Amino acid sequence: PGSCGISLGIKTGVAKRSVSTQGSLSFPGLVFMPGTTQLRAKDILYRLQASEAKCIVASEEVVPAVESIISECPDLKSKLLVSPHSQSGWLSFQELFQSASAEHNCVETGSQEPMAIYFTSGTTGSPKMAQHSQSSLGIGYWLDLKSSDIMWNMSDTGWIKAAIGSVFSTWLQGACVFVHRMAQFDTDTFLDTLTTYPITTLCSAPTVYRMLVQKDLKRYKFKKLRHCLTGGEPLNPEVLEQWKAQTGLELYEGYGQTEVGIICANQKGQEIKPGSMGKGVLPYDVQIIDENGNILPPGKEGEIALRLKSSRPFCFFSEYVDNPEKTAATIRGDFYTTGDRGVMDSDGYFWFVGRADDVIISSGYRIGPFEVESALIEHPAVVESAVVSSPDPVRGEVVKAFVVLSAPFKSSNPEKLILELQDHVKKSTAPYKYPRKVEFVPELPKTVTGKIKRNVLRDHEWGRT
Ligand code: BCO
Repeated sequence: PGSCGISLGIKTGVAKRSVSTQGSLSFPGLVFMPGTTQLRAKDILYRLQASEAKCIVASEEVVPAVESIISECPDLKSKLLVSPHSQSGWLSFQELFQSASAEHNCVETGSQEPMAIYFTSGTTGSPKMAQHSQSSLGIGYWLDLKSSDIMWNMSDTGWIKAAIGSVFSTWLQGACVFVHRMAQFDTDTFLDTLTTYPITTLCSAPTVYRMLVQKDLKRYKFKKLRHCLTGGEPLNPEVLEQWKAQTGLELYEGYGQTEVGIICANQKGQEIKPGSMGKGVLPYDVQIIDENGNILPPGKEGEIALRLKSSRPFCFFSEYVDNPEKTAATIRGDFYTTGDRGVMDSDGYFWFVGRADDVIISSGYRIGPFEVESALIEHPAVVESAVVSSPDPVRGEVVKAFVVLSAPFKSSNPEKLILELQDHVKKSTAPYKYPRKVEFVPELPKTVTGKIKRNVLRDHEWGRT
């Protein structure tokens, strides 16, 4: 069926192929492109320009950022505001919804036609546009939903986990979606919500469970909770054990990424091996491969990969839009490579080892070091910087910036300057990327050709030689 971005409740969505005239909207074969409300003006500008989006759907808090860059987006034809208040120059979702006919004609679309674009971060350059087809989202056995379930998936609507857990998989099972808008995540509000409402199924990042197990969970009686899921970053076995000991509930970890959805999971009814992300999920054939694309035997570490030949899984993403080189770079032999390293054991369970590149996975966010370095270099104190992952007991890993200071700032108060740089990054790009650790260094390790050796700094952070 033809999709309608508005019905997804996307807070910052851009529709690439939508045709629109002021006052009346039509969406023939719309491609929706969700973004988190943490996006800053520059992030929104980049997304609108790269996608040539025709329409933006936004909530009130995003309006000033959109207005500040709108003159640089000639393709943008309409702006739709989702708010009880109206705003000059913006169509009102509420008014249009109230006057809309209950009858509507769905656009005929082929299963491989584009449906969604998600911006996803890599080691180099700006985020890439990973395009999904009409058939690729919506497989959700992992969630174990029935029509009587109420699902609370905490992911921001900007991430693919929301499309899977809060929209397609849930609705396909006829289950109810629970939504709670929290301006800032707060464990007490979170626990109160679970004790107040009959939520049966919960999906949240491991960071949230790491925060929760620090509380005395035995004090809380969850109203209807029966199934708990987690994904987006590795879950520590200790947290799984603590959650189970305190709540009596298992924690089912899934593993996936924007390009592929969920590809490994601990499914209900299967034995859970704490620390493992479960077995490969159908229709994917998940394997560990070497640098030549050969399948490695159980117990050998290599890259987590998906077989694409001889038949391409229907839920696999279509391409990185306008970027055939990056799309091709993900293919090795018969496989798509995830960029993650792992091991499969002799029972077919997968164990995450780490990223094969410089991408940082923090609190469930995928953060490209280049994006943070680009924000830092805008500050006059920064001559150059290298951004790497650093271990963190709550967030798994956090962004750490090694910064070489310009002469006028060398004598500045270091604590004050760190706060200033962090604040600068939060204003320049989506704040979840800000460096939670900053270290000033006289120089950065480099190759003979002058390329910064992020791996040396990262290995040092993780205590590796
Ligand atoms: O921790 P701080 O307070 O120092 O900084 C936080 C915010 O306060 C700050 N911030 C946010 N809005 C701001 C702002 N600062 C200034 N001005 C603003 N307007 O920025 C930092 C944001 O960090 P955060 O988002 O991690 O916030 P928080 O409250 O610590 O939330 C914790 C989590 C765990 C709830 C959050 O990190 C989270 O939702 N993580 C999960 C992400 C996720 O859903 N990932 C799944 C991606 S899809 C996928 O992996 C594919 C798998 C199929």
